[in-house]
Amino acid sequence: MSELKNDRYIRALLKQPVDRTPVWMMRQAGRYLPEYRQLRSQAGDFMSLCKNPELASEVTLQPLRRFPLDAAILFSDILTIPDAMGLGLYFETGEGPKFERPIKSQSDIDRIGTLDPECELKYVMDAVRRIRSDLDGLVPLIGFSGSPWTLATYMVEGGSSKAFTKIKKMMYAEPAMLHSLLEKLATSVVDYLNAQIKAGAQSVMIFDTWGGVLTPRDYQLFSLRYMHKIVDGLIREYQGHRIPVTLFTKNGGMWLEKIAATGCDAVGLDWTININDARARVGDKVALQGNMDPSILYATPERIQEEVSQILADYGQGTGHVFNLGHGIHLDVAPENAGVFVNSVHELSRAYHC
Ligand code: 1CP
Repeated sequence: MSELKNDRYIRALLKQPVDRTPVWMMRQAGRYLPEYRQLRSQAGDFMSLCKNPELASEVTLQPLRRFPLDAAILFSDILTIPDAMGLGLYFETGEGPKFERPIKSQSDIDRIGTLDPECELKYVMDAVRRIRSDLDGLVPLIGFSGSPWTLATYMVEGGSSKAFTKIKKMMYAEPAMLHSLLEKLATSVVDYLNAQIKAGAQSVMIFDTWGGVLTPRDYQLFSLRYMHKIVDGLIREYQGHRIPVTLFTKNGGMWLEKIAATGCDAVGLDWTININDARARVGDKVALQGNMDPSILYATPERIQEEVSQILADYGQGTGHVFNLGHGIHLDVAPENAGVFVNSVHELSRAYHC
């Protein structure tokens, strides 16, 4: 396997010195890029892109051709696991993901078997292998999964949700039932991420998009606990290389110390916390990823630069910061503005590194 030509992203996660602050964007491949929309319409739909390693690799590389990003992220989705578990994932245009057979009872959970990622999810591993080969060491490849809690919200609600009434009902009326589902998901996520690492993912990230809708106590019991189990089960070093793991709970700033205590290498931050406070709270324990509000990409180039400059100053001198948006890039953002963002990070961050 090729050595990395640009390893800034891995080095920053491991708190090793870097020349500039590395940057990538959550959801950097996708609908805001006209070349993505064109390829998707050629392929037919989103899942056809995910299931075709050649196209998945092409889509992964599209943003890297436009912007000097320091990492690539596997083009796939967090909902591949529930789909492989037999829930029947489908997308209705303009409506987001849906499941034909959502989880309603204990017997639905009991029916879920153990996943063999190189079998039911072989298309994901094939995409990882293909992307690694196409990247040819340009930048590291990030593998990912949803957190058990976040996956469970989609599986129980039957799709996206705003109020999370079905899963919260299960959580408070049938907590043992929900725990049995989360337990199965945690096992599958460990196997899935370890398979991605063996296939070539050089770092992994766990998206806990909906952990922030829980009370502090329930966040620990129903979300963090299972992410902790996953961190404990992951391959941390592969073929002589350390594989950094990043945990991202949207709206999880208040639980930063607890997230950092799981043994992860980095914590992803959304924009509701100042990165200066975050750094003071975690000290040397973990690196930080984030945290510009993605909506700032609607602003003028000057305003985008100003915000980047402010966040760099807030983080301060030295390594341990991976610049990112605090959540996914919006689909109607002008690609040029993403370019302004990426270039600003590189140019303005030189002053913060020796
Ligand atoms: O073309 C299309 O219309 C499909 C849109 C789309 C895309 C481009 C979906 C459906 N998923 C993806 C790709 C994707 N999803 C990636 C790889 C691309 C990249 O980052 O460059 C990743 C990492 C994800 C992760 C993901 N999917 C998350 C966690 C991150 C986050 O944004 O919070 C979540 C919650 C999902 C579920 C999902 N899949 C797709 C959509 C539109 C959603 C969100 C639904 C919702 O808001 O509830």
